[in-house]
Amino acid sequence: MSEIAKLEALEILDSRGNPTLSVTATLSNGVKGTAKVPSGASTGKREAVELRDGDKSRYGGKGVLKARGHVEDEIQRAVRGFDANDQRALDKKLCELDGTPNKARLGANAILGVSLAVARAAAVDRGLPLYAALVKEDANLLPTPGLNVLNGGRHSDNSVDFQEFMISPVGAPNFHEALRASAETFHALKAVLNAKGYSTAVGDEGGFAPQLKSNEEPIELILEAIGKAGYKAGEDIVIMLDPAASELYRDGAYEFWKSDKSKKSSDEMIALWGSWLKKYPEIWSLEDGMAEDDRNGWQKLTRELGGKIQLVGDDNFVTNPALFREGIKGGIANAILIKLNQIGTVTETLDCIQLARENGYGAVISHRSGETDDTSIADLAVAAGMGQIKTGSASRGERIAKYNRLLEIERELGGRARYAGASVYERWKKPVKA
Ligand code: 2PG
Ligand code: MG
Repeated sequence: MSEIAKLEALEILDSRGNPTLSVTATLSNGVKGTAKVPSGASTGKREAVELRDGDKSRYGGKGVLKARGHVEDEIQRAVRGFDANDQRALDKKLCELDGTPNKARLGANAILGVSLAVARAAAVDRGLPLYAALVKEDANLLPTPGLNVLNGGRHSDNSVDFQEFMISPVGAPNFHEALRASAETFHALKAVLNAKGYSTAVGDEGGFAPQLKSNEEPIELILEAIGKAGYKAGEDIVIMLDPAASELYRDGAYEFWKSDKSKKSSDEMIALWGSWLKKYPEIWSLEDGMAEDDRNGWQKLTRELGGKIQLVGDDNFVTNPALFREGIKGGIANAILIKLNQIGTVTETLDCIQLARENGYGAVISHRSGETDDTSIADLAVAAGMGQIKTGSASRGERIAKYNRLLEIERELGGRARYAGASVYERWKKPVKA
């Protein structure tokens, strides 16, 4: 049995230049594992709490020295000697130690850092890659990626209200060809934007972030780019959207605060999505089409569009098994977004994925808009076996690191590797390849 011998934490920077935690767990036999914690911008209200120092003299209050202290003092004392291979017991202990329902005392950043660093160390200890160590089943399904090639909302300073416009290479035969098709389309999009005199500077997730004339223009531009790159939209490459509608929701209405300041009711929002689906059959997935506080809107959206496309819940479920269970009962969405730091432990994250599987929901493993070079989510996506990941565009090192890790996993799996492709959409669309 390898025991946890030491926990060290470091205040490092994330991809936005904000402090975050790097945690290293050392086991009794000297084996180490390190995890770096991501950070979101469009966060759900009920996410586990990211502990920030609040000391305005450092990093504008965003320092994480308190969280660092919790790892090295209280948490270390409590878990030293714990079996590193019993992740469930460790995560239970971490939750109990914190004692709050949302990890507010010790901080979800401190807790996730420890949970994930120990998971990584335990995998090394067992001589297994992380994706194989996380689950008992044979993990060999490479996820279909969603690449956020055009950034709006809180992830950029442009005029686009909706946060993410993603391309998803469902028609590729394998992961590396999928990534190639995506990168080629990303480059074609750059040429399309250049030709129109638009900026090709990128936003937080590596997608372009030009000033555009409407919230619909990104779709037109992306469709043009797919064609220019030599692919067929709706067949080789489809579109996934994450408008992050909670960010628009104020006093019971959706306010388009970045563009024309117009407002839409819940019904009008649903009608908008319905009209987009008719106009753009290339859209196969819609995440957070409604706000987390608009439960009725979410239910109605699911009734109206849930049989046609994937509807992913992010801000409403926040990777929280209890909230997700409630949402499933309420007939909300048909898929869930999975982010480790929304809930704060590896075990609760895996539990959420399991809930999705048992209830016929899809599950999309996701990065945060503030990231590091940590690649654990690539392994998690393969371990989950649910066939989907979104981890940014084909630029910015912290996004590419995850895609490159998936290339490594694909090679390591060799002939056993399978690519999810369009299979994740079988319920709604005919698979592209038989
Ligand atoms: C989202 C995420 C990731 P953030 O809304 O899905 O793309 O953004 O990390 O800012 O919450
Ligand atoms: Mg989202």
